[in-house]
Amino acid sequence: MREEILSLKNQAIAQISAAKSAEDLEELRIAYLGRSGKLTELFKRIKSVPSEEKKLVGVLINEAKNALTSLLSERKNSLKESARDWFDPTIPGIKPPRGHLHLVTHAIDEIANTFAQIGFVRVRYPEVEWDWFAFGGLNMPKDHPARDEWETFFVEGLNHPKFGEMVLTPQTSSGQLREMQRVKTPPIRMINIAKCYRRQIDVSHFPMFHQFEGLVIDEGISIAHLKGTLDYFARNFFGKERKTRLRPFHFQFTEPSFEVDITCGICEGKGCKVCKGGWLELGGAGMVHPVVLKNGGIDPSKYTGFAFGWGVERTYMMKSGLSIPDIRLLYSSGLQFLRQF
Ligand code: FA5
Repeated sequence: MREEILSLKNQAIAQISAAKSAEDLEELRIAYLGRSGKLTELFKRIKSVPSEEKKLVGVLINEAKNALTSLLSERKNSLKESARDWFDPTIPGIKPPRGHLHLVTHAIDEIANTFAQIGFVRVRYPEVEWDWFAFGGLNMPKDHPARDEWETFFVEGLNHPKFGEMVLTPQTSSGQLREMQRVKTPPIRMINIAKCYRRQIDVSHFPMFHQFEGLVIDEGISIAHLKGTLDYFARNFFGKERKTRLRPFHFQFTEPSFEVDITCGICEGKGCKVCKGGWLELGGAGMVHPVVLKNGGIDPSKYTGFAFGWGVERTYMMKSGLSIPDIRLLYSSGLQFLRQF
């Protein structure tokens, strides 16, 4: 029986050493050490062994059992180890998806930087504002028909005893009065870039859009300064050859008032089907109305100023080479569109 035990032990050691998986090891454990395993069967046969050999056979079987048990656990651990440690550093990693700034954020940064170079300070004012800053103080008293131009959202249930109802800012011009009240004594040279809200939606209008509002107030400011500033912006933002022109218009808060056109970037001012005549409209501008200066706490007999307010999205859409045909695309959240920029 001694040979039988030793040969069974060697056979088991060989099989356990060659096992390739935890499942194989479990099968071998059952085959040798399980309730009807081969080694367990040998234990059962001890009682038929002659008494002088019984002790030795018992020791040998126990030794074999202990050896196989510890070999099984050793192999189990080393199989686990090698599965964990195996690492191929040459496999390319999985890249996490990377986002980028939105086109309009790029536009805002570029516009703010262009004006910063000639001393305009970027400011931010409330995007939910009292009526007086958005209309009343800008020379558009309650029920004035000029208000209809700004298809305004009102916030229900909020009323200021002096400044009236609350609105979602329909134009960044509300920042003019806020800036005059903040600075108190000119010079003022602000660029206010903010969200605006109006009840409009089509290819060139969106209910939430951005405007940038320039305001310069000092002694002796004239239309020549306004024209020079707009030409500077057009050259730097759109390219060397671009020029602006002022077209007479009417705003209640500027006098005289203008609409500003820029030479078309597609036909270079010769006239094409996009611009129909060589010029494209960008926004409004004018000399700050004396009533507005007074409302902002600035003496109109001493100071004059100019202001302009343009749409960020429209201005960026007219940048050469972008050709975005519909403003709604910018806010559609369509990744196929956004990933291009
Ligand atoms: C104004 O809002 C005046 N506050 C501009 C101004 C400022 C005049 C200072 C004089 C002095 P207007 O309503 O035209 O003007 O809007 C100016 C520009 O904002 C438009 O030319 C357009 O570029 C942009 N805009 C207006 N409404 C929308 C809209 N719904 N969606 C996208 N852009 C718009």
